[in-house]
Amino acid sequence: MSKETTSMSCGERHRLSLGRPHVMGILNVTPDSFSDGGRHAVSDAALRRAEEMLREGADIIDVGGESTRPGATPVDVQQEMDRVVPVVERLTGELGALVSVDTSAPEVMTAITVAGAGMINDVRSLRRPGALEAAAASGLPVCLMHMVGEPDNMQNDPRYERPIEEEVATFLEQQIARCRGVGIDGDRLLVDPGFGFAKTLAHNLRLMNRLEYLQYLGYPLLVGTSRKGMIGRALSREVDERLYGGLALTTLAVSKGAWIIRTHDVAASADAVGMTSAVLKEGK
Ligand code: 7PM
Repeated sequence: MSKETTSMSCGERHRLSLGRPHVMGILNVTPDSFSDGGRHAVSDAALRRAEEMLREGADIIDVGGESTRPGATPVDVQQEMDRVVPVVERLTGELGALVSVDTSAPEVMTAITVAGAGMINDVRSLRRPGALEAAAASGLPVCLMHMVGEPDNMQNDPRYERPIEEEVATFLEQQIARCRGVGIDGDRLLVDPGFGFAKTLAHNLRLMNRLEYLQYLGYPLLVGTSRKGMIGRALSREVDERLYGGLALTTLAVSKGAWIIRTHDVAASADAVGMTSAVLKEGK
């Protein structure tokens, strides 16, 4: 990132200020996410949910068409395309929203760019064949995230040689170098430690405790801990009881330099982000 950059360009019509943290609202458009009364019903419900998240303070809507749930069967690209592209078109066209898309498929990256998306969010850091080239050609910012293996095997006893924050940093440095190597400008890169991906509870807790270590990379940090297993295991909470624990992690992440917080719970997270940011700005 060049020093004087004050905002990140996100597609044709959006810039995100680098001077304050932002909230990314999660919009799953996998069939099990909405009443799958056919595609039109899905995208109407998706539009309503996106509108609600924007009202609650989301700066970005993250649209995901492929469940990265451990053990999930990989969805085929055409199915993912059919789910995601219409939703991106409506969110950008009807709501003027800044939309990121959670995808690893190069064809989807190209299609969502045409549809007006403003960011690529690839949990596989452009490692699928063709993804690096598609992301480079898109001109969009790209979030690179630490994950070892695949969602259906990444939680089988993940082990690392070195402390998790060093492992994550080295991995991200490698992905950054791959992107720079194909001409993706540093101003287009974000990094993400990938909480819950190929990590034990101890790994996740230590990674949050040492999150500021990743600041040396010099790239904006995206963090997603919303409703994740680390909260469930640390507090013995079911998925629908993880809001309070998640707000604690959100506050910690922002205090340790996170720029974007990815969450299901936008209104509550927006206040945690805003309050933490107000404190951090004062007396800077
Ligand atoms: C299984 C495992 C199901 C993980 C769903 C998840 C992130 C993301 C997701 C993240 C970025 C979830 C995640 N997590 N993208 N996509 N960072 N950049 O719980 O932490 O949402 S899917």
